[in-house]
Amino acid sequence: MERTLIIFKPDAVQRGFVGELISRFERKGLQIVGMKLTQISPQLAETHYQAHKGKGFYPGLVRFMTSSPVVIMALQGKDSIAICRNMMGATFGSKANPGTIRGDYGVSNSYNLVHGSDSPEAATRELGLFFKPEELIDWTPAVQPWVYDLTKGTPE
Ligand code: IDP
Ligand code: MG
Repeated sequence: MERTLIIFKPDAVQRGFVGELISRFERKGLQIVGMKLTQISPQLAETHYQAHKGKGFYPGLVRFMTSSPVVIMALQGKDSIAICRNMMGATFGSKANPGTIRGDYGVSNSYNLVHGSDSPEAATRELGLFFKPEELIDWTPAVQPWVYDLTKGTPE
């Protein structure tokens, strides 16, 4: 099982999409193992997006991400990183396919509703930035044997 870091960005929270977005991930079968409402500090936003430092959109991105509260989630599941990236859609709302979060809820290239880790290395780094170890909960959903085929011992 893999964990990934998801952020519902300020535009998603301001537009009242938190419940709907949580539902999408829940209904997919992903398990919530951490969740909080918080306002990100400029320092944390800069660290989180350090790979983009120097790009034209970076200062605006940091300003946007710190402008209003966000909801931060840790989601667990087999291949959860790739699954969430697919559910998010392409980076630009204008290009994202219908059926994806960015495709269904946004048109902007910068206000694109959601962040998701893009690799196992990024997920480990980002989960560590936004959650203390004790804020990530190990638990087994009662429905797990109906979400995955567990008959061979490992989830399929
Ligand atoms: P991702 O969120 O799909 O992984 P990245 O390329 O990592 O996309 O960019 C991080 C965030 O920076 C995007 O989600 C978006 O909010 C913002 N961003 C990326 N490229 C642009 C741009 O060309 N103009 C404005 N904002 C951008
Ligand atoms: Mg990215």
